[in-house]
Amino acid sequence: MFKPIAAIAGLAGAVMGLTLAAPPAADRLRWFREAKFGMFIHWGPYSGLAGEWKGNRIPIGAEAEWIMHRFNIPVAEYRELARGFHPVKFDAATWVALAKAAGMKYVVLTAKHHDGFAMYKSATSGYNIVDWTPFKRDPIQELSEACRKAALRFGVYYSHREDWDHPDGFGNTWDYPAAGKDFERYLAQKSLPQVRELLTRYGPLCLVWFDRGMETPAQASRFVNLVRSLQPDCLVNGRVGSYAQDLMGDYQCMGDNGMPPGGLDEPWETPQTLNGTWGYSRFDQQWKSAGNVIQRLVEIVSKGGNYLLNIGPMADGTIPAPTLATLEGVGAWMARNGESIYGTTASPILEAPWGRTTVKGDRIYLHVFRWPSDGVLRLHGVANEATTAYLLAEPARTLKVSRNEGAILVSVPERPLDPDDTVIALKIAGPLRAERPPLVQASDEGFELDHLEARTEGGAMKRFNRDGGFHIAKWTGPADAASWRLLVGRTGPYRLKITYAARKESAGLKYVVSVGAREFTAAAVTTGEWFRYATFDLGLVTIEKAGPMTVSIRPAAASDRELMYFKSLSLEQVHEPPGPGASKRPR
Ligand code: H79
Repeated sequence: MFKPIAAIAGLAGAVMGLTLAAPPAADRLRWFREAKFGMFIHWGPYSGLAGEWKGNRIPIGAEAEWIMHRFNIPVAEYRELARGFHPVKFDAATWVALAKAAGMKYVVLTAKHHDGFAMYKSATSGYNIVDWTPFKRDPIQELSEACRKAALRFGVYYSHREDWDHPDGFGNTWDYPAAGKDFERYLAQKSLPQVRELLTRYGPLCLVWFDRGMETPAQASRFVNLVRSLQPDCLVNGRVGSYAQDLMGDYQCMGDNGMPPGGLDEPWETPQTLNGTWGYSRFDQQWKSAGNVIQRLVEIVSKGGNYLLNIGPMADGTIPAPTLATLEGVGAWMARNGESIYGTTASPILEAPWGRTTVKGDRIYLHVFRWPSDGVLRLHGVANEATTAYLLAEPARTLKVSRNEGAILVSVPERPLDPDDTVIALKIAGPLRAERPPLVQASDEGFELDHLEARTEGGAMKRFNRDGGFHIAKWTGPADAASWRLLVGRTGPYRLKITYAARKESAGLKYVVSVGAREFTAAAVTTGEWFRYATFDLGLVTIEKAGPMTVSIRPAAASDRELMYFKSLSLEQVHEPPGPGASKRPR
């Protein structure tokens, strides 16, 4: 299905005289979907302030790399502080070895954060580590080479909109009043040329990690096109574009330290930091434990995402001891259990009382965070036959598997191998077929059918947008559907309501909601932007039979426009007024 599109793109490239044609997104993303775990590094002149300037402290839990902005440090003064950045203890090989030992597959360093200081030799601006400081070395070069030697991928963070040093960059209004700024000049003079430098001087980059969004989609496209034209295999994260518009780039990026409430249908990543800050602060000692990081990694991977875990080295190049301890613990677990992480896909099985699951081929990995006290682990929702099970870290220890009333039962030893996450590998017959657990009526009010619990089909996708949150989108024809299985307890009349956002392009597009055998056709109504959700009443439906029932929604006809950004359907029980027959109503 992708072939003709790639062929056309290739032809268009040849016609336009381009030498490189970017491969389809699915190909570019292959390594990313396999890798799952990366190291983020925030390091720059702010690391030297370590959370304090002239007695003013960054509150514990807040971003220490924002210190220039928070205390409105004048450019001239911050520039002098930056001269003192002299990381004599920096050793790229040591950092890369640390990432590798932790089980991480890619490393992303801040090439330029919001303070505008380049951590590499830039011809665009003399305000860079090589030309501005006594250090005279190029950490981007050293880290990119160390990564190549260690067979890890290397990428750069580049803050493409925010720049507190450049008079026309976004954010610094204490030195440069907003009224005098020419943002286009900043893009032309600094941001675009520096991204070009990064893409042409350090060999292949696995990704460029943009931050803070962009003013207009047209401006964001210039960054995407620049990356595509120079390094067609290099990924672009979802923050390249403006947050109020549709996703640009190759994958969705959660908010800082964000965790989606459920699985998403498209590739995504969450940046999360080990304490409360990204850049080093000597005050913030609220470190996450190895166990916490392991359980986060499993949760992220079970929801189909990547974990970009941040460390904030000190200004001299030393990595804080608690960071080392945590990463060592994570690495020890990954060495034994990495198979249950790399190359797995989002699990269709919901969270279990004992933990979470990851899936790869004919194996389900049971990540047991809470060890059962009765020696039996119960797994619901799997239709396949289960053949064998064993402790992933000690494969010789096989476990007894049986089935009882729809659940797969695994007999487990008295004690876990690992208190944070003991992994059990369960072999099943063929690729996983998930059973759909019926949704039990939640309350007297009726059913709330959320996008997260929906099963999506065809092009309909569970997605994330910074301003729109989570919803189902991308449906353009009747094959693109979302559906739910309900367990109806009470028959009788229900009121059907739908909540969605729709931009003006969607106005008038018809959709069909099926409730059992009943069908409702309605037309999408514009709500404004895609993050402006509204609820609409679709009318009354009488449910005549108790038991399982399917509810679904799909476009009525094919269209090249998106139907809507769907949040939920609800079926609200209508309580009939008490009449002569009221006393005879079955209870
Ligand atoms: O690089 C890290 C953060 O510095 C960056 N993204 C991650 C990966 C980031 N950019 N913007 N934000 C985070 C949002 C930050 C908002 C805040 Fe503030 C900074 C809250 C407190 C300090 C700005 C200044 C808003 C309030 C005061």
